[in-house]
Amino acid sequence: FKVSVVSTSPIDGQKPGTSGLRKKVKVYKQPHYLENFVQATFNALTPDKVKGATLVVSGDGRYYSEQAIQIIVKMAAANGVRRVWVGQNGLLSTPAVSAIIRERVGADGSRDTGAFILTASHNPGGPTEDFGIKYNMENGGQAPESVTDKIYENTKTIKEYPIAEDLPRVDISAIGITSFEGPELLLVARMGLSKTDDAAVEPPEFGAAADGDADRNMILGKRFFVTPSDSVAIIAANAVAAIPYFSSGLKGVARSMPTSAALDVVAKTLGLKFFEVPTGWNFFCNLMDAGMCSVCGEESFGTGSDYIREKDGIWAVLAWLSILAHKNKESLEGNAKLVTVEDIVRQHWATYGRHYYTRYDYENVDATAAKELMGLLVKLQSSLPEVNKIIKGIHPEVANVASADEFEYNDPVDGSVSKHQGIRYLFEDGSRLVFRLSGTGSEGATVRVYIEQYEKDASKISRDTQDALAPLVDVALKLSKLQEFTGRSSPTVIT
Ligand code: VG1
Ligand code: CO
Repeated sequence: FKVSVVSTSPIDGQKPGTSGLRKKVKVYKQPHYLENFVQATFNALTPDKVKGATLVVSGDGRYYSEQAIQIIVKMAAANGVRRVWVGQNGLLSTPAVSAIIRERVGADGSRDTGAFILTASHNPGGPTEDFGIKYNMENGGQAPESVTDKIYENTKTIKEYPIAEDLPRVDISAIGITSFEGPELLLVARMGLSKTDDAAVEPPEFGAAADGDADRNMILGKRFFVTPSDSVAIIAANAVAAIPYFSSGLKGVARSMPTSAALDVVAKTLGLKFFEVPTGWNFFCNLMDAGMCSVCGEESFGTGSDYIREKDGIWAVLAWLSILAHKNKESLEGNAKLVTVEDIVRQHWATYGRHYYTRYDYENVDATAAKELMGLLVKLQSSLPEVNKIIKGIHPEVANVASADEFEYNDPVDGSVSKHQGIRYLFEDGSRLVFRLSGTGSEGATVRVYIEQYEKDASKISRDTQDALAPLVDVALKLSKLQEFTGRSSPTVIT
């Protein structure tokens, strides 16, 4: 079945009395009346207890019981209740319910069993008379005041409730088991999306993709690609305002060394703790365990947060949807036009500057050749004047290299040192060239070349990435003698 979330608003007077909520049938028949009370009860019990629980729903069989049972069954299903027991024709005396709860607790493996008893007891029933509902706890007794108070408080603030509207009516006159397949937990169903797409139509405003184990993510606008390096920076810049989990602030942010410095600029501007770690997620984990990092990311489409210790593709998509929702809430209140993914990225560049970024991968090259290439780059580091002479000979407009090193990480948490984590050439204008050998390949060696150039001038932030980076790419390939070493005239993959 599918779960839909229905919007509602509080209804006055839902304070349970001595023995539940008793009202005229016509009061109960008002839209959302029963639903609000049932959801207020589920919320008071807390979702943790309700999920997987067994629920008894029955009563004295008075007028409106059958409709009420069908509604409660649908809401129970939507709230994650695993089993609902209904007496034949919805009939169970109050003591019978109490006995059933007590007898069955744990017997069927459920942690929690409780009951909605549908009765107004000695009050008259019928279309113009009374209906009633009360909740009995896992000890078989009526909910204590602490719970009924909570239920009442919840009825005063309720905004929505989930319900499995398409669940077929349960035949409560038949003895037996009726079962339904649980809700689809995939994103597609929960977001009310369609599983098929039509490439012929206009591309959607938002697109996303993941890798095989769904820890990586790609974020797309209508005709717009968000680089992962920008993505983590944009999430960090908007997290506090747009994502409730971060509303009390970010403990710190971190990126892998080859990831562009877009995140650095955000951290500096917002005064956030910042860390640059070697490639691979485990370096972030130490920081997160120590409470030093809330948001982190890699240029290789990995983005995540400290609620788990892996990167998470779905999380990144939800983070972006939260930012989109937040930005559009602001703009819709002012009647402005839709804020798109592209708008958000361009706005970010206008505020923080743009890091043009590309990665060239040379897969399955000869391992010895790859080592020699890296060796040459390490050697060149000791003679920067020579390096700059070479560069001027290729592209005079490219800035000078200010420093170069092999990245080494001193873990601030456990003091461990990780050496040889990639070769960096840092230019005077903030540009960077990074060379690494992949640690995930299964055949030969994979050389990764990361090329990055920072542009603060707002009039120059809208260029095509490959055009903007062409001189620097050329410098990277010639400086490393890439073609000479590997025999490759072009990369296997460009991202
Ligand atoms: C690559 C990526 C790196 C990522 C790693 C695991 O490693 O560059 O950023 O953390 O894959 O990702 P390498 O060493 O080949 O560059 V995954 O999706 O396989 O867990
Ligand atoms: Co993966």
